[in-house]
Amino acid sequence: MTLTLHHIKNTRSLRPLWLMEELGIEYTLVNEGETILNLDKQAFRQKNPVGKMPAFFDGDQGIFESVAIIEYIANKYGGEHLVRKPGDDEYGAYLQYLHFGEAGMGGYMSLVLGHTFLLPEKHRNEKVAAWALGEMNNAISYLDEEIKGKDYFLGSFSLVDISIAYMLFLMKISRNSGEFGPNIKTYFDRIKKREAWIKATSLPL
Ligand SMILES: N[C@@H](CCC(=O)N[C@@H](CS)C(=O)NCC(=O)O)C(=O)O
Repeated sequence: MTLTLHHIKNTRSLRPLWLMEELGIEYTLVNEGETILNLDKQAFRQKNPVGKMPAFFDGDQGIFESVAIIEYIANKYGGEHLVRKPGDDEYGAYLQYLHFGEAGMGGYMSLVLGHTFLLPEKHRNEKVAAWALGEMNNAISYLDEEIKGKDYFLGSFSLVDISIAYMLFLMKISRNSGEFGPNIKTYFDRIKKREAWIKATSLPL
């Protein structure tokens, strides 16, 4: 197998990178630069047809949605303990949380980032930024209730945590403080102690 991940620090390529570190599988990491701001989106369309991070290849098979990539890797390369199947009691919760991490939060997070620092200043809209930030805080307060009394969203560590914790990370590194309730704060502190997380967030060295 030849797994190749195109990566830029702090972007959604962190999800598959973190998973591959959790699984201890071999992969090639291609560093596409220091920051997403410098990515040549036009040239990168050769790897990801919409010119965004990440891009992942298993031989000739390319995938470029970060949550799809982690499902692909886990199901194919020894991460069965991190997924749930239709016969499992937690299957519904698994799908709900897994997709909430990107579909339920990713769009709002991108608007927060875009309208606070990614876009040129003259294109930023404060009202859009405030609205999107409110939606992120709404999502995070839902998660704060859901994680109460649990170490991980499904009890044990799973792909759900890779999907959701990445959004919490984006919230933390953005220039907006985000309102983390006590449960989600404890949860995120727990995530940050995982060896694979520490390694993945430090790459490329
Ligand atoms: N839903 C996609 C979102 C991809 C995405 O928005 N990637 C960001 C980096 S985290 C990006 O490339 N942004 C640059 C841009 O949109 O111009 C995924 O989860 O892979």
